[in-house]
Amino acid sequence: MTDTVYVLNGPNLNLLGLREPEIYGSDTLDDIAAMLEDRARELGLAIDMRQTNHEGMLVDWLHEAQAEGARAVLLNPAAYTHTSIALLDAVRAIRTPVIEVHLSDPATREPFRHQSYVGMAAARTVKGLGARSYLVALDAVAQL
Ligand code: CA2
Repeated sequence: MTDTVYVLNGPNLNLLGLREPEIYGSDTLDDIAAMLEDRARELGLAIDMRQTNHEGMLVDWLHEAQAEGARAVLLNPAAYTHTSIALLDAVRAIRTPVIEVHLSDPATREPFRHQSYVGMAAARTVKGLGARSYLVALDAVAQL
């Protein structure tokens, strides 16, 4: 197993910090990557941060995380959280632990965000803390 933690981000998260800061905060994905890299260094880990707008790409990256011996995956599937049985199956199909991460708390938002398929298979979920959700999730990797 390697010390690399994959941090996979789903659709529209490339716009983070540019729109809807009242929901998602004003940090960009690059800001979050920089915070994670600092914290990972302290923990003796490395970060591989990625974003895609395509569901199948997230599935491929989950398979890759396992094939490459990643320590864990932090996964913010964005809207695919609430729709994707393909992602649920992929999280179940790999042995690499997956921590589900959300900036907001979907359970306090619209009813269609209350269901999380990924959450059914994730080792843990960290949500509702803004960018800090990713840092708390990374700390949790060190405790897995
Ligand atoms: O709170 C989260 O992290 C979410 O995964 C974000 C998703 C949403 O569909 C989930 O229910 C909860 C949305 C990501 C969209 O990101 C945007 C960023 C800036 C402007 C608009 C959307």
